[in-house]
Amino acid sequence: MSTNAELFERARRVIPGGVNSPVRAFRAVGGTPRFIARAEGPYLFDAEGKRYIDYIGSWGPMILGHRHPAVEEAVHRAVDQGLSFGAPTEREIELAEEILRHVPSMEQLRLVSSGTEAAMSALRLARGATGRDMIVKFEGCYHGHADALLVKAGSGLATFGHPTSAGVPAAVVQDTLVLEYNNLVQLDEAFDLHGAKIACVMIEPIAGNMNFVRAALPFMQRLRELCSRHGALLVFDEVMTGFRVGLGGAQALYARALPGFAPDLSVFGKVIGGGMPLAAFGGKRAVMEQLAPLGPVYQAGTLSGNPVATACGLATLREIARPGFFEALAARTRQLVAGLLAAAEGAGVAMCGDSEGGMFGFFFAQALPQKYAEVMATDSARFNRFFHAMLDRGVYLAPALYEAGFVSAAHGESELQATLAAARESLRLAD
Ligand code: KE4
Repeated sequence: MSTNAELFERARRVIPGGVNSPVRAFRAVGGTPRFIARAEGPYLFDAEGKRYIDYIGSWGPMILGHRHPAVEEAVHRAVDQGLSFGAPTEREIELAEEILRHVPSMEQLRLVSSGTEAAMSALRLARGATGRDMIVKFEGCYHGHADALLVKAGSGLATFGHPTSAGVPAAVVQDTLVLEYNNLVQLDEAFDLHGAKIACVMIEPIAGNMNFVRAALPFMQRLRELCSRHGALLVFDEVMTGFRVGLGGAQALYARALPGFAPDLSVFGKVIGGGMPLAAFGGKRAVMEQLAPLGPVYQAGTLSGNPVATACGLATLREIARPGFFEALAARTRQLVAGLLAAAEGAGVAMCGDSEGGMFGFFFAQALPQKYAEVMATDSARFNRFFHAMLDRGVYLAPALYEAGFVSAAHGESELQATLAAARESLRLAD
């Protein structure tokens, strides 16, 4: 049996950094990544046979836990009918209908294979539909690695402390304005100066790539007003929050607090694929029909709407749409955060945390950060020590302070109590 270290050494010979996505390399927290052999319910099992309670959930998709019977059965059934056709299928219609059922701001959507692809396509559509080039994003938000959006990203890059990526030509980002999250003054100023040139504003409504930072209501209300007034499209990146913080995503939370609130375009991923490569972007028909083959905005994909991925996504969405699912998941997640904060208080350690639905975050700080600079000022050294102490005790948190955590429906009372027992020990050790 190869150890994690042996596998990491072998991986680094053939794959840059030994990983196919940077944040998996443990560079932010140090140490050797765990090579996962299999997963079951709330658990991961690494190559050495060690079991971990999983709070990454594949960075969000595994909301039901691993190997949910209904999902597994749907995928096996789809595999038996063929893997990919390059032609339309009924299940793509079913999945689109199911997603649209829960997201009233969208009349149509298009399926793609990753959140990056969905965000990139939404961006091109916004530019094509408005005839404008300028886009606005917020420091600390991550919308995948499309060039124009890879500016001061909050996931991966922020962890490495490189606010922008090499290889992104200045020309590509000259139209990308990066503002401070939750900063009303900068928002007003940007629209005063550039309002008529802004194609869209893209935002993570709850910034999971800064661990867990909510967009304040007055900020979000102003953002909506300014976009409407200046003819810019408001794009909600719900790749992480969509079907994770609730059935209608974060936009449903804002619509409850701000009657009539809705984004113009939305981007989804992760949960809607149930662990398979599937994402989507959507909006009102008038905007979506700008897309090829109807309109001038080109967008395409060999595996878009893949029949196995749609089976996995559809089975997942049908399970999470069951009555009481999110109430139970949100209660469990709140219980986890409350337990962590109680353990920190007992250890005399400053910790704050928050959660929504099955997504949570915590910081070693006195108060919840409201923006990227405040996230960067929290005690990352203590987080890293805590991360490893928990990992040693069989609890797998996100291996970077700037990433959110995820609870699944498979996390029960015993997993919660085991996590909190590990936290009480780890908080003392990490002091
Ligand atoms: P993907 O291309 O990784 O499917 O999605 C990009 C993306 C877009 N928008 C948001 C809000 C996202 O969180 C992501 C991807 N999230 C990261 C973790 N924060 C994925 C993990 C990784 O990069 O390995």
